[in-house]
Amino acid sequence: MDDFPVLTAGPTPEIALQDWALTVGQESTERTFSWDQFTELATERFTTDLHCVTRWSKLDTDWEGVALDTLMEATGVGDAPFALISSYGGYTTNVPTEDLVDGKAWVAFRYNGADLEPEHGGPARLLVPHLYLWKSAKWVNEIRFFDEDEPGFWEAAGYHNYGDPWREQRYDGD
Ligand SMILES: Nc1nc2c(c(=O)[nH]1)N[C@H]1C(S)=C(S)[C@@H](COP(=O)(O)O)O[C@H]1N2
Ligand SMILES: [Mo]
Repeated sequence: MDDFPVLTAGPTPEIALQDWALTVGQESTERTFSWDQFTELATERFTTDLHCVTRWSKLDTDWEGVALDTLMEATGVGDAPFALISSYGGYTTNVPTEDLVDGKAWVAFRYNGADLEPEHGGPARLLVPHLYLWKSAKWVNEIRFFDEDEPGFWEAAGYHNYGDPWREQRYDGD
């Protein structure tokens, strides 16, 4: 993929579509989507800029995915304020719930008109383009909501808990 660096801590997991699942929810309301169930949900195409903490940005990327609003409506998620996202391969990241709703985040599965390549998170990745890209978990498997905030992989390793690129929140204390 031209000009789209691959940044992964660890190997690229290979997930066959028949084995893929996405769990969304909090305790009693959680629901697990198979690939077929996931792709039957309403999808959106969107164009956005991406900002990596290592100082590259990629402008006007073209995606297709399911909005978190749609997934959360389908699962009846309540109002827990914090999300913890887990990926195949063990990666985790935390995002406030309010940064996932109102058209700000998607589980994306197509990029520039083609199926998302495994190196970039295929079959599907989270995209939260208004935050630094480490929040956009590739190979997403679970999106769970909690009353308490819990740092993910990079956040526990000293990255900023929130990660606003416009405020250059790279590291804890920025
Ligand atoms: N599962 C998983 N997701 C991840 C990462 C990772 O190591 N594992 N790296 C993050 C970081 S630091 C960046 S910059 C982007 C890179 O996405 P790309 O490889 O598609 O450019 O993925 C993010 N999502
Ligand atoms: Mo990154």
